[in-house]
Amino acid sequence: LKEELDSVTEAPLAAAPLEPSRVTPLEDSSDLLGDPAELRARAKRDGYLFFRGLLDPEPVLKLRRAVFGVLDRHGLRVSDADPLSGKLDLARLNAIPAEDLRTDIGVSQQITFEFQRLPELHRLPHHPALVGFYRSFFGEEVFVHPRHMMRAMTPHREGRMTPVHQDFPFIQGSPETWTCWFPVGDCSLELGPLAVLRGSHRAGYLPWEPGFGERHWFDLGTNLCPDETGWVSAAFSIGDVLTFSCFTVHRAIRPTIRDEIRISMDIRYQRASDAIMEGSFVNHSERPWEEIYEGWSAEDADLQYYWEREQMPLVPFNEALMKPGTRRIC
Ligand SMILES: O=C(O)CCC(=O)C(=O)O
Repeated sequence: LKEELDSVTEAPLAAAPLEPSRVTPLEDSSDLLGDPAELRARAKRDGYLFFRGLLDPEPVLKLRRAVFGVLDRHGLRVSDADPLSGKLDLARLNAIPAEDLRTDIGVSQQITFEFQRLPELHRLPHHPALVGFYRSFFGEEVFVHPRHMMRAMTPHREGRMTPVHQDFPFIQGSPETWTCWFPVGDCSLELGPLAVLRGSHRAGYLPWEPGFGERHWFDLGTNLCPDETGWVSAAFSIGDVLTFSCFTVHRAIRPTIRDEIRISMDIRYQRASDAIMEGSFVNHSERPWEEIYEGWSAEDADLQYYWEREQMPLVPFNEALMKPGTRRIC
């Protein structure tokens, strides 16, 4: 049977793009914020929690302006754009050579580095509304991973949508690590926000499968069974926050707006007493922290190297979790 399955050559089900029309709404759990037991029960059922307006818009807008400052230095936004509009100069964008593009982010290596140098990007993950939520959800002190991801998904000709995957193979460490995802501005369904597969965390770690095409991560993705269609997402407003387990399957929705940038952050939180994988302390631009912090003012010193004060058990990266496994039998 295994040989027969391995010989099936059609593209994996999950390789087809996720259209906005195929998602149903995320359930807002804001009314449960004071009730950690109920939040945990819902998280256990769905593998995600969604909160409308958890963050104040102001610090999110501050980050959006800072990100636009970087894009404007590189001439990537249309010159007569509204100050907060993400309309892009497509000719300038496509002039970024394919080999210089961070396809998991949407802009060049240099722009990724400049985003990572923004103190605002490192300040927002420590916002009291976020840390307070995770502290109550985990029921103990929280550790904020410093490897924050700033996505600036663009319609670059070589760009691609985030494929179907789980975060655990990338993050490893504590299996109770949760991802926090929010757009840095409003994000309609047409701009291609993230969608999660409701309840998919219950399957635990799922093997990678090949056949997704070279525009995906090393041709790999998490394949789906025909009945796994419960994609949920939302038209996000600034301040809305989606959080999900590192086993929850997720992907980006296919954007139908093709001349705007979708800016979002994804951050990881875990219990401060749990183990952590060593790579979680590396900056997402893969550049040394000294280069990230160069020129920062003293008022942002509290954001620097804070993890060195922690004594968390360290675990090495397990390469095997990134290798293709046996095909799922649905
Ligand atoms: O924003 C995206 O498209 C990818 C985000 C993601 O994969 C994550 O939050 O883990």
